[in-house]
Amino acid sequence: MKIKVINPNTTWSMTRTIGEAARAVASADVEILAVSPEHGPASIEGHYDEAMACIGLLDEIRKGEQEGCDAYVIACFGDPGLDAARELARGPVIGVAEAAMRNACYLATGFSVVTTLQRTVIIAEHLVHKYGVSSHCRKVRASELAVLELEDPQSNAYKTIWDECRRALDEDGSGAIVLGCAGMADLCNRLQQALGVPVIDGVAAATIMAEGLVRASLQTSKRGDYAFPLPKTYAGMLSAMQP
Ligand code: 2AL
Repeated sequence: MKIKVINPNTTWSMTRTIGEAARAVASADVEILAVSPEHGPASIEGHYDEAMACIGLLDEIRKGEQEGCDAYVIACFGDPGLDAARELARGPVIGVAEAAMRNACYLATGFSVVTTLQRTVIIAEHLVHKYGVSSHCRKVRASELAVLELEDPQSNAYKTIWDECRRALDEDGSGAIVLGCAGMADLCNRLQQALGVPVIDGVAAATIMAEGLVRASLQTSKRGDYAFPLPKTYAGMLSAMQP
């Protein structure tokens, strides 16, 4: 089984971390292809970054269909391009936010999301509504760490995120923490040990879901709005992306 894990930002050090997190939970017979698009933003921290990242991300899905990928993980907490990716792919496409939030619901009646910058909070809140988990999500919290600070050993990212998780447990009454950025994957085990509650990294959660769905011979429905995109002309710089 081949699962393509796409970090839609172009920071390859983060892609490596994400690939390791996926491999740590995947079965031995699962090949994890961890990639970043060739074009796009170094980090995704807003609506514009997300929209721009979707082009490269969808190109990776398009190539993945030719490479024989069985499933995909979109490894950015805004789940950018998730519905569009499901149109292109035959196999399951799992976003890390959706997988992490749904997994949190199995483990606690209330969870808090701890994410990066305040401006990304609204993106996660919109997803909470979209995925129908409002009754479980007690709060989405910003740590005010920029995504690329997670890659910077000088930033003391672990301590900043730990502090915000602690506040979430004390002030929100949450029983679990959802990490609100794929680049936090390598902090998950240490945080869980230190906090003594389930800490859910979406990369691991989405990889497990993707593998499970493929094992169950389940694919994306091609009846309705996830049907393959209609063939038509795409003009100008997007002509290569034409379905
Ligand atoms: C993310 C993420 O997971 N990767 C990225 O570049 N931005 N999400 C976030 N909330 O900052």
